[in-house]
Amino acid sequence: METKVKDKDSLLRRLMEAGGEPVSGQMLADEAGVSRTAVWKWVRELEEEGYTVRSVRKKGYVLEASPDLLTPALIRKYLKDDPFVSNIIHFESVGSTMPIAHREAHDGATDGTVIVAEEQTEGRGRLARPWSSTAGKGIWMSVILKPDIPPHRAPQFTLIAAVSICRAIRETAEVEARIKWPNDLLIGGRKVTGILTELQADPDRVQAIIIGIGINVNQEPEDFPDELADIATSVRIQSGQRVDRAALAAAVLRNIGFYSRIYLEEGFAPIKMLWEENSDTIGRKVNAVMMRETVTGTAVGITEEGVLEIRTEDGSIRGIYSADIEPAE
Ligand code: BTX
Repeated sequence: METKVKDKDSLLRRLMEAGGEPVSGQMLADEAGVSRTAVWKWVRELEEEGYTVRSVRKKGYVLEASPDLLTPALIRKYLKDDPFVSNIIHFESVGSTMPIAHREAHDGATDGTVIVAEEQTEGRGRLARPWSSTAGKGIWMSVILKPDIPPHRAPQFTLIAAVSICRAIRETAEVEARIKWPNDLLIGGRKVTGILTELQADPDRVQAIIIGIGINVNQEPEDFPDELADIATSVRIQSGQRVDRAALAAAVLRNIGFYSRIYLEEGFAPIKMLWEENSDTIGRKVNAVMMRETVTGTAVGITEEGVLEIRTEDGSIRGIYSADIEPAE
């Protein structure tokens, strides 16, 4: 259905829907119940935001180019009428999207609310490690989910997110990412994505799950700080092509909506299967480095709870709940 024009944002959506065809200024003015000058002013404002709008004589306005941003309008253009995302809150620069998402979730944000930023100045990973979040080059977002599940099932959402992002990267960039247990995605053996899942819960019920997602999209090697030079990569470096960040963000969100629905309807088994198919860890000899010990063995699978199972030298199976995984030898 066509968007009804009533302000600058709906005008933008309407021009996007027109797919490069001109839309008459008079028609837009009539529809919105404003003057043609008012429509022209909205167009000027869009141009100030970085959109290129051409005015074709006697025909109307054509949207020729959009800025490289993760604004709600641009992400929604690719989401079309997918039902999962309920609200997108976009920032130019934030410390981290995680505390903002926690506050929003606490204040009643609905399932499918997304906090996204062009830049994070204090992006973080697990155990408060820093997460490099260069302006305009990646996707730095937190997704709020409010599933009706007990808290012990929440970590499975890290695995749902991993499977979803793998598929989204494949759909958007024709390059394969593999999952390194529990929360990294690798391309060519280097880290392209980190996932950080946090929880607000009562003793027996989840209030909100907040999935923090950092995807390196259009960085060139020199965009990474020195300490990441040997471990990080971007979709662009690996695919050789610039990627539309809004298209990738939309694909990630669509897939998270899709796989969380499958999970809630059918349980963890389908997710586990997909996760193992996309895994870089299963079948490898690894060291699982934990706070107090390191377990060495072959990673053989994950359990229903997303626990990594390692077969050690003596043939016994150890369940690993939380660790850093390194290749052994
Ligand atoms: P992690 O603890 O598994 O990974 C953190 C480690 O990854 C760092 O210690 C560093 O070695 C490396 N690293 C840091 N930045 C990058 C990068 N851009 N690319 C590759 N490697 C890097 C992973 O934690 C979880 C990251 C979640 C990030 C998202 S972004 C949106 C949301 N907001 C926020 O502050 N965090 C999440």
